[in-house]
Amino acid sequence: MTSSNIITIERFLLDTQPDYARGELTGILYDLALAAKIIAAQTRRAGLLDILGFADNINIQGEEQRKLDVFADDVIIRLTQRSGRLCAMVSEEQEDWIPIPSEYRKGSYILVFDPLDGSSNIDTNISIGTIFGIYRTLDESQRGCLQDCLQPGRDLVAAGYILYGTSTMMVYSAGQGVHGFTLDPSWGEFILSHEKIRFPDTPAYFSFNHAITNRLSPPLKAYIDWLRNLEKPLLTHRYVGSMVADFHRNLIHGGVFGYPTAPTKPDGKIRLLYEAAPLAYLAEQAGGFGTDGQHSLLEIKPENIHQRVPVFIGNRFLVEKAQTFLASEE
Ligand code: AFP
Repeated sequence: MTSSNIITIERFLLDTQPDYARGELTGILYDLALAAKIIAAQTRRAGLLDILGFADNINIQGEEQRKLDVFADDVIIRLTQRSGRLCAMVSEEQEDWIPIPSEYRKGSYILVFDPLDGSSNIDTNISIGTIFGIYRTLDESQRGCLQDCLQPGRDLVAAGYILYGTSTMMVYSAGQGVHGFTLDPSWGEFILSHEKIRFPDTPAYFSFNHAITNRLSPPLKAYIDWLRNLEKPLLTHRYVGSMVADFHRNLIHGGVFGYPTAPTKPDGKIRLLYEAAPLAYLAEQAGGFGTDGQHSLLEIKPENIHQRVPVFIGNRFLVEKAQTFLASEE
């Protein structure tokens, strides 16, 4: 790469924002890129700084919060709440929706996020990520309310994730394709590395937790068998246990990620608002699809901010096949 074709995320965001834009959405994405750099720096030092281990809290999902989750949550809230661009937030780590404190100016957007997805992988040095979605407020004249936060994925104006892996990558879409930026650690800049990402026509992977396969319903078992026995294309099974990492690998190489319902998880495990919907939005922007087995994940209006949903997401034909198998269950 020569210096003349290096495009930073800031440059790309400014160049691609529509003429009528006021820069608010661009500003939020840039704030998230900054949060990503801070979280990435801390993640890299996690093994050294004794920030691993459990914080004292149990989060509202009943999972023990790891210290890095708390840190990432705090960084995102602090960096974005005073920007004047948001009027509400939802975080996986906070029980209620988060209003913008009255001392700060309010903006027109709602930010929903999972600060550190895959956090049970932190202490074994495996890729983790941040997922985010951005909605427009329903009523510009108000300061933001719960209803603003309960919008279906179809109304997202932007979504993305940051993957803390061998490199740190920020991948986002604001409705004009999916673009990926890799953090150059020596420059401290996200550089455009993957423009207009599309799922390859020939997928390579399927990603399910096989520990629960035997406990799945007959149509789900039949679907997984179909994936396993497919010959053209031949799929390899890979499962990280961090949805961001599984999704990213499948986006680049093609494939399907699934977390269906199971007897112990009647609603699945993945959260609709700040995990499934943003990734389904990216999937559609990249030519793929996300479903709960019956409906597009983007059409489901959340009833509460932490709602769980079964998920199948990736190459469209692999995901639609899940719908076909599940239709036989009815
Ligand atoms: P954690 O953030 O608690 O590690 O959960 C991650 C996650 O929600 C998602 O990122 C993974 O795909 C999924 O859980 C893995 O769950 P299993 O361990 O049950 O397969």
